[in-house]
Amino acid sequence: HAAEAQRTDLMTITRHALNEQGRHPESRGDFTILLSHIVLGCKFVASAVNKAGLAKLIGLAGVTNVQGEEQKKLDVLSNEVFVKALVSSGRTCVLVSEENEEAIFVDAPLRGKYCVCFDPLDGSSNIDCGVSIGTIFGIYMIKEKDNATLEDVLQPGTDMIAAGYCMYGSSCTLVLSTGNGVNGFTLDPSLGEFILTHPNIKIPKKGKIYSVNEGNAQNWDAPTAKFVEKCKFPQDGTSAKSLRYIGSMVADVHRTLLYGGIFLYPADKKSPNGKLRILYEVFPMSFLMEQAGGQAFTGKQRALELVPTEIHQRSPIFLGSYDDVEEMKSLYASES
Ligand code: AHM
Ligand code: MG
Repeated sequence: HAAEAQRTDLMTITRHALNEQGRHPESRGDFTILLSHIVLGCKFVASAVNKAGLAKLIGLAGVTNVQGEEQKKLDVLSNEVFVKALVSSGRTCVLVSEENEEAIFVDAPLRGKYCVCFDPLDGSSNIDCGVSIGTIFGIYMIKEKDNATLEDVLQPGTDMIAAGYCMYGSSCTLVLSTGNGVNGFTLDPSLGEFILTHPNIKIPKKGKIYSVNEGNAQNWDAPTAKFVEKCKFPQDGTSAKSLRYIGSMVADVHRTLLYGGIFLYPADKKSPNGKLRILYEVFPMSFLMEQAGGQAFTGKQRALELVPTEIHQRSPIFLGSYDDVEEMKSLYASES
């Protein structure tokens, strides 16, 4: 197996995108260009996240730079990098970021046909203790290029043409779907390239893990409470599920995708719409789950069929292994 010890045929994310492009003869490479700008943003954030701890250790955080500006927080900095990378790609027209209250409409000369909804640095409360955080993105195609409106991003998730996330963890992993399955790429820091390491990811049909913030249990609705009770005290002779909850959506969803199980951010009495945002958290992760053979459900409907009316709108979400989500669905069905 000596030949396998060192891989010599490297499938970079760009090469992969170009291959995919080959399946669409009409394509002029716009998506590949857009993706390379997203990848640049991810590499920048990966590098900044790696330095974040060190900067603090040596007292750099909060200091002022030569221009007298205070050093930017990592989430603000990441947002600026993504917005600039996306605009300068010349392939975008409407951008929705968790960090910007209003949607950004790209000026005519740089305008392209894609709309990108993203959370540049999700789970940022985890930065200071070195826990994995991530970037999440969902991509739509504009309806009429010369007339971009908010309607172009207030579309059901089924209209998304691509979605993905990048996890800044013990390694940096980018998981992407362009509607033809799910692939995972790991950043090789010595090459500065994302290499295909997880081709055609399929989520196990049923999992042994549930992932939820149980601190909210007193405010849950009956189906959520019942589901979690069944995870802990199964009555059908199966063994209890393990609980894993990082509190960083990208990391919790990544584990769910690879190991199977279910991730829940349900509605509760205090937050009737849950916490997570439809456009740049719920939709991209639901798209990936479905593409990997799993399901995503809101408690009322298939998550991707939601039609948002506001860009920062929230929704409850249950996503993961097909059978586990199916069980959640039947608990809601038997309630009504
Ligand atoms: P953020 O966008 O403010 O970082 O919040 C989103 C994060 C998700 O990554 C994670 O799934 C969730 O909040 C955890 O919430 P909680 O602390 O309520 O369990
Ligand atoms: Mg977020």
